[in-house]
Amino acid sequence: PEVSTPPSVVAVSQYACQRRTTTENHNKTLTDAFEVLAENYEFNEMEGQCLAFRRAASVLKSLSWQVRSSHQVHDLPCLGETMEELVEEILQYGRSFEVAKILSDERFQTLKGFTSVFGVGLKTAEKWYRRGLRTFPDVMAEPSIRLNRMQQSGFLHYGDISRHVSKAEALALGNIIDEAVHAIAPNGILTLTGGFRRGKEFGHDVDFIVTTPERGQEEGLLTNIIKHLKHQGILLFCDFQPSSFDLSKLPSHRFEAMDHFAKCFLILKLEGHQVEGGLCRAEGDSRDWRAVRVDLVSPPLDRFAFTLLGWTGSRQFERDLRRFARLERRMLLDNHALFDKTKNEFLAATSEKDIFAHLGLEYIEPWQRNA
Ligand code: DCP
Ligand code: MG
Repeated sequence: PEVSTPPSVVAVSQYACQRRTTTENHNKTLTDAFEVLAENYEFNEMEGQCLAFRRAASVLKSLSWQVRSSHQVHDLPCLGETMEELVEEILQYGRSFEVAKILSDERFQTLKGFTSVFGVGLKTAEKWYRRGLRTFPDVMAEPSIRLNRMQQSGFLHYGDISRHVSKAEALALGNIIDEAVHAIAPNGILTLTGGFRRGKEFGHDVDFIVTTPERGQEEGLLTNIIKHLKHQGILLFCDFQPSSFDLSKLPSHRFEAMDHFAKCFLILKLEGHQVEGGLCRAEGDSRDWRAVRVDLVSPPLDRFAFTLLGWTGSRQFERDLRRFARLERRMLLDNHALFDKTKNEFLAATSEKDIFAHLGLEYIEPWQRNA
Protein backbone atom coordinates (compact mmCIF):
# COMPACT_ATOMS: atom_id res chain seq x y z
CA PRO A 1 0.00 0.00 0.00
CA GLU A 2 1.10 3.57 -0.62
CA VAL A 3 2.46 5.54 2.29
CA SER A 4 -0.21 8.11 2.93
CA THR A 5 0.41 11.45 4.59
CA PRO A 6 1.41 10.96 8.22
CA PRO A 7 -1.59 10.86 10.53
CA SER A 8 -1.83 13.87 12.76
CA VAL A 9 0.25 13.39 15.87
CA VAL A 10 -0.20 16.81 17.45
CA ALA A 11 -2.57 15.41 20.06
CA VAL A 12 -0.21 12.78 21.51
CA SER A 13 0.77 13.67 25.08
CA GLN A 14 4.06 12.64 26.71
CA TYR A 15 1.95 11.38 29.65
CA ALA A 16 0.21 7.99 29.36
CA CYS A 17 -2.58 9.34 31.62
CA GLN A 18 -3.48 11.80 28.85
CA ARG A 19 -3.65 9.09 26.18
CA ARG A 20 -6.29 6.42 25.54
CA THR A 21 -4.58 3.07 25.04
CA THR A 22 -6.75 0.02 24.38
CA THR A 23 -5.54 -3.58 24.19
CA GLU A 24 -5.48 -3.24 20.40
CA ASN A 25 -1.83 -2.56 19.56
CA HIS A 26 -1.23 -1.58 15.92
CA ASN A 27 2.54 -1.53 16.35
CA LYS A 28 3.32 -4.77 18.14
CA THR A 29 6.48 -5.57 16.18
CA LEU A 30 7.93 -2.24 17.22
CA THR A 31 6.76 -2.29 20.84
CA ASP A 32 7.98 -5.88 21.36
CA ALA A 33 11.44 -4.82 20.18
CA PHE A 34 11.44 -1.69 22.38
CA GLU A 35 10.41 -3.77 25.39
CA VAL A 36 13.25 -6.27 24.89
CA LEU A 37 15.69 -3.35 24.91
CA ALA A 38 14.01 -1.90 28.01
CA GLU A 39 14.22 -5.22 29.82
CA ASN A 40 17.87 -5.63 28.88
CA TYR A 41 18.62 -2.16 30.31
CA GLU A 42 16.76 -3.20 33.43
CA PHE A 43 18.92 -6.33 33.71
CA ASN A 44 21.97 -4.08 33.39
CA GLU A 45 20.66 -1.63 35.99
CA MET A 46 20.46 1.27 33.52
CA GLU A 47 17.18 2.65 34.84
CA GLY A 48 17.14 5.84 32.77
CA GLN A 49 17.54 4.00 29.48
CA CYS A 50 15.07 1.35 30.56
CA LEU A 51 12.40 3.93 31.33
CA ALA A 52 13.08 5.81 28.08
CA PHE A 53 12.37 2.66 26.03
CA ARG A 54 9.31 1.77 28.14
CA ARG A 55 7.93 5.28 27.56
CA ALA A 56 8.57 5.10 23.84
CA ALA A 57 6.88 1.68 23.60
CA SER A 58 3.92 3.09 25.51
CA VAL A 59 3.56 6.02 23.10
CA LEU A 60 3.59 3.59 20.14
CA LYS A 61 0.92 1.43 21.83
CA SER A 62 -1.42 4.42 22.05
CA LEU A 63 -1.45 5.07 18.29
CA SER A 64 -4.69 4.22 16.48
CA TRP A 65 -2.65 3.63 13.30
CA GLN A 66 0.25 1.50 12.16
CA VAL A 67 3.60 3.18 11.71
CA ARG A 68 4.75 2.54 8.12
CA SER A 69 7.63 4.98 7.87
CA SER A 70 10.10 6.24 10.46
CA HIS A 71 9.19 9.82 9.52
CA GLN A 72 5.83 9.24 11.10
CA VAL A 73 7.37 8.91 14.56
CA HIS A 74 9.47 12.06 14.19
CA ASP A 75 7.03 14.33 16.01
CA LEU A 76 5.95 11.84 18.65
CA PRO A 77 6.94 12.53 22.26
CA CYS A 78 9.50 10.23 23.96
CA LEU A 79 11.00 9.03 20.65
CA GLY A 80 14.38 10.56 19.92
CA GLU A 81 16.77 10.14 17.01
CA THR A 82 18.15 6.73 18.07
CA MET A 83 14.65 5.36 18.43
CA GLU A 84 13.63 6.77 15.05
CA GLU A 85 16.61 4.90 13.55
CA LEU A 86 15.55 1.75 15.34
CA VAL A 87 12.03 2.09 13.91
CA GLU A 88 13.57 2.60 10.46
CA GLU A 89 15.68 -0.56 10.80
CA ILE A 90 12.74 -2.69 11.93
CA LEU A 91 10.44 -1.38 9.21
CA GLN A 92 13.10 -2.04 6.57
CA TYR A 93 14.45 -5.44 7.66
CA GLY A 94 11.60 -6.75 9.79
CA ARG A 95 13.92 -7.01 12.79
CA SER A 96 16.56 -5.17 14.77
CA PHE A 97 20.10 -6.49 14.87
CA GLU A 98 20.56 -5.35 18.47
CA VAL A 99 17.33 -6.97 19.66
CA ALA A 100 18.25 -10.27 17.97
CA LYS A 101 21.64 -10.13 19.68
CA ILE A 102 20.04 -9.58 23.10
CA LEU A 103 17.53 -12.39 22.59
CA SER A 104 20.33 -14.86 21.90
CA ASP A 105 22.50 -13.58 24.75
CA GLU A 106 23.12 -16.16 27.47
CA ARG A 107 22.93 -13.72 30.36
CA PHE A 108 19.67 -12.20 29.10
CA GLN A 109 18.09 -15.60 28.56
CA THR A 110 19.18 -16.87 31.97
CA LEU A 111 18.00 -13.80 33.89
CA LYS A 112 14.72 -13.85 31.96
CA GLY A 113 14.21 -17.51 32.90
CA PHE A 114 15.13 -17.13 36.57
CA THR A 115 13.03 -13.98 37.11
CA SER A 116 10.03 -15.73 35.58
CA VAL A 117 9.89 -17.88 38.73
CA PHE A 118 7.45 -16.61 41.40
CA GLY A 119 9.56 -15.20 44.26
CA VAL A 120 12.77 -14.75 42.25
CA GLY A 121 13.72 -11.11 41.71
CA LEU A 122 16.53 -9.63 39.67
CA LYS A 123 19.00 -9.59 42.60
CA THR A 124 18.58 -13.33 43.22
CA ALA A 125 18.69 -14.17 39.52
CA GLU A 126 21.95 -12.25 39.16
CA LYS A 127 23.47 -14.00 42.18
CA TRP A 128 22.65 -17.39 40.67
CA TYR A 129 24.00 -16.31 37.28
CA ARG A 130 27.28 -15.13 38.83
CA ARG A 131 27.65 -18.53 40.49
CA GLY A 132 27.56 -20.09 37.04
CA LEU A 133 24.01 -21.45 37.26
CA ARG A 134 22.10 -21.37 33.97
CA THR A 135 19.09 -23.67 34.23
CA PHE A 136 16.47 -24.67 36.79
CA PRO A 137 18.14 -28.10 37.29
CA ASP A 138 21.42 -26.22 37.97
CA VAL A 139 19.65 -24.28 40.75
CA MET A 140 18.03 -27.42 42.18
CA ALA A 141 21.36 -29.28 42.23
CA GLU A 142 23.28 -26.48 43.97
CA PRO A 143 23.56 -27.49 47.65
CA SER A 144 24.46 -24.00 48.91
CA ILE A 145 21.16 -22.49 47.69
CA ARG A 146 18.37 -22.20 50.24
CA LEU A 147 15.13 -21.41 48.45
CA ASN A 148 12.58 -19.47 50.49
CA ARG A 149 8.98 -20.69 50.77
CA MET A 150 7.77 -18.49 47.90
CA GLN A 151 10.53 -19.70 45.57
CA GLN A 152 9.85 -23.33 46.49
CA SER A 153 6.22 -22.88 45.48
CA GLY A 154 7.35 -20.95 42.42
CA PHE A 155 9.39 -23.91 41.18
CA LEU A 156 6.84 -26.49 42.31
CA HIS A 157 4.00 -24.87 40.33
CA TYR A 158 6.17 -23.37 37.59
CA GLY A 159 4.42 -25.09 34.70
CA ASP A 160 0.98 -23.92 35.79
CA ILE A 161 1.72 -20.38 36.89
CA SER A 162 3.93 -19.52 33.92
CA ARG A 163 0.95 -20.39 31.70
CA HIS A 164 -1.42 -17.47 31.11
CA VAL A 165 -4.71 -17.14 32.95
CA SER A 166 -7.81 -16.73 30.78
CA LYS A 167 -10.69 -14.36 31.42
CA ALA A 168 -12.98 -17.36 32.09
CA GLU A 169 -10.51 -18.59 34.72
CA ALA A 170 -10.36 -15.11 36.27
CA LEU A 171 -14.17 -15.01 36.47
CA ALA A 172 -14.27 -18.48 38.07
CA LEU A 173 -11.76 -17.35 40.70
CA GLY A 174 -13.90 -14.25 41.25
CA ASN A 175 -16.86 -16.53 42.07
CA ILE A 176 -14.79 -18.62 44.48
CA ILE A 177 -13.45 -15.58 46.35
CA ASP A 178 -16.82 -13.82 46.28
CA GLU A 179 -18.33 -16.82 48.02
CA ALA A 180 -15.58 -16.74 50.65
CA VAL A 181 -16.03 -12.98 51.20
CA HIS A 182 -19.79 -13.27 51.69
CA ALA A 183 -19.54 -16.31 53.93
CA ILE A 184 -17.52 -14.06 56.26
CA ALA A 185 -18.91 -10.55 55.74
CA PRO A 186 -22.37 -10.28 54.13
CA ASN A 187 -21.71 -6.66 53.13
CA GLY A 188 -18.12 -7.27 52.02
CA ILE A 189 -17.11 -5.83 48.64
CA LEU A 190 -15.04 -7.72 46.06
CA THR A 191 -13.69 -5.93 42.97
CA LEU A 192 -11.68 -7.33 40.08
CA THR A 193 -8.70 -5.11 39.26
CA GLY A 194 -5.34 -5.40 37.41
CA GLY A 195 -5.11 -6.35 33.75
CA PHE A 196 -8.49 -8.08 33.60
CA ARG A 197 -10.24 -4.85 34.65
CA ARG A 198 -8.45 -3.21 31.71
CA GLY A 199 -10.16 -5.70 29.42
CA LYS A 200 -7.18 -7.98 28.79
CA GLU A 201 -8.09 -11.48 27.60
CA PHE A 202 -5.15 -13.07 29.42
CA GLY A 203 -3.06 -12.27 32.48
CA HIS A 204 -0.18 -13.63 34.55
CA ASP A 205 -2.32 -13.52 37.71
CA VAL A 206 -5.72 -12.30 38.94
CA ASP A 207 -5.88 -9.21 41.15
CA PHE A 208 -8.75 -8.37 43.51
CA ILE A 209 -9.56 -5.70 46.08
CA VAL A 210 -11.62 -6.77 49.09
CA THR A 211 -13.00 -4.37 51.63
CA THR A 212 -15.86 -3.85 54.06
CA PRO A 213 -17.85 -0.81 55.20
CA GLU A 214 -16.95 -1.64 58.83
CA ARG A 215 -13.98 0.53 59.76
CA GLY A 216 -10.85 -1.33 60.75
CA GLN A 217 -12.24 -4.74 59.77
CA GLU A 218 -10.51 -5.10 56.42
CA GLU A 219 -7.44 -6.90 57.73
CA GLY A 220 -9.56 -9.45 59.66
CA LEU A 221 -11.60 -9.96 56.52
CA LEU A 222 -8.49 -10.95 54.58
CA THR A 223 -7.20 -13.39 57.21
CA ASN A 224 -10.66 -14.99 57.36
CA ILE A 225 -10.82 -15.33 53.57
CA ILE A 226 -7.47 -17.13 53.71
CA LYS A 227 -8.79 -19.50 56.40
CA HIS A 228 -11.88 -20.16 54.30
CA LEU A 229 -9.82 -21.02 51.20
CA LYS A 230 -7.56 -23.25 53.28
CA HIS A 231 -10.59 -25.05 54.71
CA GLN A 232 -11.83 -25.67 51.14
CA GLY A 233 -8.48 -27.30 50.38
CA ILE A 234 -7.64 -24.94 47.51
CA LEU A 235 -4.89 -22.86 49.16
CA LEU A 236 -1.58 -24.02 47.63
CA PHE A 237 0.48 -21.06 48.84
CA CYS A 238 -0.13 -17.94 50.92
CA ASP A 239 2.13 -15.01 51.76
CA PHE A 240 0.11 -12.67 53.99
CA GLN A 241 1.44 -9.17 54.63
CA PRO A 242 -0.34 -7.29 57.42
CA SER A 243 -1.18 -3.63 57.05
CA SER A 244 1.54 -1.08 57.83
CA PHE A 245 -0.69 1.78 56.76
CA ASP A 246 -0.21 5.16 58.40
CA LEU A 247 -3.03 7.63 57.66
CA SER A 248 -0.87 10.68 58.22
CA LYS A 249 1.94 9.70 55.82
CA LEU A 250 2.48 11.65 52.62
CA PRO A 251 2.18 9.71 49.36
CA SER A 252 5.37 7.94 48.42
CA HIS A 253 7.73 9.36 45.79
CA ARG A 254 9.04 5.95 44.90
CA PHE A 255 6.82 4.22 42.37
CA GLU A 256 8.05 0.70 42.96
CA ALA A 257 7.42 0.95 46.70
CA MET A 258 4.61 -1.45 47.55
CA ASP A 259 1.53 0.01 49.15
CA HIS A 260 0.98 -0.50 52.88
CA PHE A 261 -2.44 -2.12 52.91
CA ALA A 262 -2.98 -5.66 54.16
CA LYS A 263 -2.48 -7.99 51.21
CA CYS A 264 -1.73 -11.55 50.27
CA PHE A 265 -0.02 -13.26 47.38
CA LEU A 266 -1.68 -16.63 46.80
CA ILE A 267 -1.49 -19.70 44.65
CA LEU A 268 -4.92 -21.30 44.39
CA LYS A 269 -6.11 -24.60 43.01
CA LEU A 270 -8.72 -24.05 40.30
CA GLU A 271 -10.81 -27.01 39.15
CA GLY A 272 -11.91 -27.62 35.56
CA HIS A 273 -15.65 -27.88 36.26
CA GLN A 274 -15.56 -24.38 37.79
CA VAL A 275 -14.44 -22.78 34.52
CA GLU A 276 -16.70 -22.16 31.56
CA GLY A 277 -14.95 -23.63 28.53
CA GLY A 278 -12.40 -25.46 30.70
CA LEU A 279 -8.91 -24.77 31.97
CA CYS A 280 -5.85 -23.47 30.13
CA ARG A 281 -3.48 -26.41 30.37
CA ALA A 282 -0.48 -27.84 28.63
CA GLU A 283 -1.15 -30.39 25.92
CA GLY A 284 -1.16 -33.90 27.33
CA ASP A 285 -1.87 -32.65 30.87
CA SER A 286 -4.77 -34.77 32.06
CA ARG A 287 -5.27 -33.27 35.54
CA ASP A 288 -8.65 -31.63 36.09
CA TRP A 289 -7.11 -28.69 37.98
CA ARG A 290 -4.39 -26.08 37.66
CA ALA A 291 -2.55 -23.68 39.98
CA VAL A 292 -3.21 -19.94 39.53
CA ARG A 293 -1.59 -16.85 41.06
CA VAL A 294 -4.03 -14.55 42.85
CA ASP A 295 -3.33 -11.25 44.66
CA LEU A 296 -5.75 -9.80 47.21
CA VAL A 297 -5.35 -6.31 48.68
CA SER A 298 -7.55 -4.93 51.41
CA PRO A 299 -7.67 -1.15 51.95
CA PRO A 300 -10.04 0.67 54.31
CA LEU A 301 -13.17 1.69 52.38
CA ASP A 302 -12.30 5.42 52.38
CA ARG A 303 -9.11 4.59 50.43
CA PHE A 304 -10.81 2.24 48.00
CA ALA A 305 -10.72 4.65 45.03
CA PHE A 306 -6.96 5.23 45.36
CA THR A 307 -6.31 1.50 45.62
CA LEU A 308 -8.54 0.73 42.65
CA LEU A 309 -6.79 3.36 40.51
CA GLY A 310 -3.37 2.14 41.68
CA TRP A 311 -3.99 -1.57 41.10
CA THR A 312 -5.78 -1.27 37.79
CA GLY A 313 -2.53 -0.27 36.09
CA SER A 314 -0.95 -0.55 33.65
CA ARG A 315 2.37 0.06 35.33
CA GLN A 316 3.27 2.68 32.73
CA PHE A 317 -0.11 4.37 33.20
CA GLU A 318 0.50 4.47 36.99
CA ARG A 319 4.02 5.84 36.60
CA ASP A 320 2.77 8.65 34.40
CA LEU A 321 -0.22 9.47 36.64
CA ARG A 322 2.22 10.05 39.48
CA ARG A 323 4.71 11.91 37.33
CA PHE A 324 1.94 14.11 35.92
CA ALA A 325 0.59 14.84 39.43
CA ARG A 326 4.05 15.80 40.69
CA LEU A 327 5.36 17.79 37.75
CA GLU A 328 2.21 19.38 36.35
CA ARG A 329 0.06 19.80 39.48
CA ARG A 330 2.47 19.84 42.44
CA MET A 331 0.54 16.92 43.91
CA LEU A 332 1.65 13.56 45.32
CA LEU A 333 -0.35 10.48 44.36
CA ASP A 334 0.00 6.84 45.39
CA ASN A 335 -2.25 3.85 46.18
CA HIS A 336 -3.30 5.42 49.51
CA ALA A 337 -3.92 9.11 48.96
CA LEU A 338 -3.57 12.32 46.95
CA PHE A 339 -1.80 15.28 48.56
CA ASP A 340 -1.87 18.84 47.23
CA LYS A 341 1.48 20.48 48.03
CA THR A 342 0.21 23.97 47.16
CA LYS A 343 -2.79 23.82 49.48
CA ASN A 344 -0.87 21.56 51.90
CA GLU A 345 -3.83 19.19 52.26
CA PHE A 346 -5.06 15.71 51.38
CA LEU A 347 -7.79 15.48 48.72
CA ALA A 348 -10.48 12.90 49.43
CA ALA A 349 -12.04 10.71 46.73
CA THR A 350 -14.85 8.16 46.63
CA SER A 351 -14.35 7.21 42.98
CA GLU A 352 -11.62 7.14 40.33
CA LYS A 353 -13.47 9.99 38.59
CA ASP A 354 -12.93 12.17 41.69
CA ILE A 355 -9.18 11.56 41.47
CA PHE A 356 -8.96 12.39 37.75
CA ALA A 357 -11.01 15.55 38.48
CA HIS A 358 -8.67 16.60 41.33
CA LEU A 359 -5.77 16.17 38.91
CA GLY A 360 -7.51 18.18 36.19
CA LEU A 361 -7.38 15.19 33.84
CA GLU A 362 -10.04 13.91 31.48
CA TYR A 363 -11.40 10.62 32.78
CA ILE A 364 -9.74 7.61 31.14
CA GLU A 365 -11.75 4.37 31.26
CA PRO A 366 -9.98 1.25 32.63
CA TRP A 367 -9.89 -0.34 29.15
CA GLN A 368 -8.10 2.79 27.87
CA ARG A 369 -5.28 2.43 30.40
CA ASN A 370 -3.28 -0.31 28.61
CA ALA A 371 -0.33 2.05 28.24
N1 DCP B 1 0.84 -2.61 41.27
C1 DCP B 1 1.26 -1.65 42.16
N2 DCP B 1 2.35 -1.87 42.93
C2 DCP B 1 3.01 -3.04 42.84
C3 DCP B 1 2.58 -4.05 41.95
C4 DCP B 1 1.49 -3.79 41.18
O1 DCP B 1 0.67 -0.59 42.24
N3 DCP B 1 4.11 -3.22 43.58
C5 DCP B 1 -0.31 -2.34 40.43
C6 DCP B 1 0.03 -1.94 39.04
C7 DCP B 1 -0.36 -3.10 38.21
C8 DCP B 1 -1.43 -3.77 39.03
O2 DCP B 1 -1.11 -3.48 40.38
O3 DCP B 1 -0.83 -2.72 36.95
C9 DCP B 1 -1.49 -5.23 38.85
O4 DCP B 1 -0.19 -5.80 38.85
P1 DCP B 1 0.16 -7.02 37.91
O5 DCP B 1 1.64 -7.24 38.06
O6 DCP B 1 -0.74 -8.14 38.19
O7 DCP B 1 -0.07 -6.44 36.43
P2 DCP B 1 -1.31 -6.55 35.46
O8 DCP B 1 -2.48 -7.12 36.18
O9 DCP B 1 -1.45 -5.19 34.88
O10 DCP B 1 -0.83 -7.53 34.32
P3 DCP B 1 -0.76 -9.13 34.31
O11 DCP B 1 -1.67 -9.56 33.23
O12 DCP B 1 0.66 -9.46 33.99
O13 DCP B 1 -1.19 -9.65 35.65
MG1 MG C 1 -2.40 -8.95 37.22
